[in-house]
Amino acid sequence: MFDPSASTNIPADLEAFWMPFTANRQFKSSPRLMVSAQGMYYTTADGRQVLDGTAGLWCVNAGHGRAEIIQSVTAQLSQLDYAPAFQMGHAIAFDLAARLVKMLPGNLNHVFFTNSGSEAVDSALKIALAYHRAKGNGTRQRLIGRERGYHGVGFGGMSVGGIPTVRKFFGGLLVGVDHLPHTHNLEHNAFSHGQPQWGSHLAEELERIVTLHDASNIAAVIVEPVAGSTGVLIPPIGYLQKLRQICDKYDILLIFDEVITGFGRLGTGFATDYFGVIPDIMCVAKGISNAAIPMGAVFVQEEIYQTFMTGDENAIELFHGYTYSGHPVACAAAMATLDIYERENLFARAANLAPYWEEAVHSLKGLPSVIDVRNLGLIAGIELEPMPGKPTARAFECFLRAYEAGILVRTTGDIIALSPPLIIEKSQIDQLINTLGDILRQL
Ligand code: PXG
Ligand code: PLP
Repeated sequence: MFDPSASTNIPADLEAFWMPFTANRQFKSSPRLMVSAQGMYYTTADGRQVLDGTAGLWCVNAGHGRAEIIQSVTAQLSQLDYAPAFQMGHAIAFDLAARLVKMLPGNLNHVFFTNSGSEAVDSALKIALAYHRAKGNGTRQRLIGRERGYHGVGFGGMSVGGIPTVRKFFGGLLVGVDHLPHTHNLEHNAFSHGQPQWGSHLAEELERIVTLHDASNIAAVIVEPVAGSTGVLIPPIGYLQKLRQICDKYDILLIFDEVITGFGRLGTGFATDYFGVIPDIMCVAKGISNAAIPMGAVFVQEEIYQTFMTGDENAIELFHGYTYSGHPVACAAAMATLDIYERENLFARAANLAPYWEEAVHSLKGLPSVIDVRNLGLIAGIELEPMPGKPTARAFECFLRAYEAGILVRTTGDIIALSPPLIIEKSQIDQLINTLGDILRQL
C-alpha cells in the first residue's frame, strides 16, 4: 500500500514529472519540496516551517489539514467512490448544488460542476454561446475578454485571457474574440488603498467594441472582478457597475470569473456581494473545496437555465459535461469546506482583518524598488521596478529568498502577490510583511 509518511522526502528521480507553469530545469537543480501542511504552515523536505502567504495557489482558504474535510472525504470514498455522472446521479451533488445557490445573490440558481477553474471558464463560454443560439440569436458568437485577464488554460479561457505568454505559443486560438483594455495604471493609481478612484471610464471601451462588431454578434463579456494572476489589478470604483449597465443595454451576458475572488477572499462570500454587481454567469473553483479535492463550478441565472429546459423532455439539453462533474468525493470536500466557512465565520473574519492587512502591506511603500502596493480584502500586490534588461528577475529572486526565510509568496512578472488563508492571525501578517520588508531592503 502507498503510505505517504513512509515515502522519502526527496524523490529519487525528478526528471519524469513535467511540472506545470514552472522553470523545470531551475527547479530540478534546486528543488523546493513540501512534505506536509497544517494550519498556516508547510513543512519542507529540509524540515523547515514555511508560512503560507498564498493559500497554496489562492485556494486553501480555510487553512491546511482540516480534520472535517479529511473525515468527509474518507467517509465518502468508503461509501460511494464514484458513480456515472451522465444520466445518473447521487444525492451529495444535488445537496451541494442546492446549498451553494443559497449563498448567491439574485437568481444565480443553477450550478454546473467541473474539476477546475479552466473547465469552469470553458463551460461558461459554451453555455453563453448555446444560450444565445437557443434564443434564436445564433449570430451572437463573439466573446469579449480583457487584457491581463487570466481564465485558465483551456482553448476558450486562453483565448479570452489577455496574457501574451499564455497565448503566444498556441496558434490561432478561438476566432471571434476581442479584448477590453485592462485597468492598471501606475501613473494614476499607484499606492491606492482599496479600489482606485481613477479608471471607471475604461468600461466604456465596451461601447467601442459594440460599435465595431455590433451587439448582434456579441455573446458575452468575461472578466475577473479583481484580476489575480496578472498581479492583483483592483477594479476602479464604478467600473464593474458600468460594465453591467452596458451589457444590459445590449443583451450581452456578463460572466464573472470568481475562481480567486470566490469563497471569502474579499471578506464577502463572493466579489458579486462585495461590489453589488450581479453577473449572468459566474465561475468558481479553488476555495470551493479548500483545494483538498479538485473542483470547479459555473453558476447561471434562472432565465439561462430555463431557456435550455424546453422541447422534448427526453432530449439532453446541454451536450457538455465531464466524467467527474459533481464527483462524490469532491462534493464531500466542498460540503465540509462550507461547514468550516460557516462555523468559523471565515468570510466575516477576512473582512475584519482587511484593514489590518491593508495597513501592513502599505507599510512596504518607500522600500527600495517598490513602485506600487495595492490591496483588497485579503489580497495584496506589491509591484517592483524591473531590473534593467531582466524583467521578472527581481521578483523571482525575492520569491527564492522569501522561501529560504520561511514565507511562501507568489510572483508574476515583477509583482509579488499575497493571498493568505482566511485563518491568518495578525502576528502571522506581521511575520509575512516584516520578512518581506527585510528581503526588499536587502535586495
Ligand atoms: N480563472 C481564474 C480567475 C484563475 O485565477 C483559473 C481561471 C483557472 O483555474 P485552474 O483551476 O484551471 O488553474 C484561475 C487559476 C497564480 C495562479 O499564482 C493563479 C491561478 C492558478 C495557478 C496560479 O496567479 N488561477
Ligand atoms: N478523451 C477520451 C478518449 C475520453 O474517453 C474522455 C472521456 O470519456 C475524455 C477525453 C474526457 O475526459 P473527462 O470527461 O475526464 O474530461
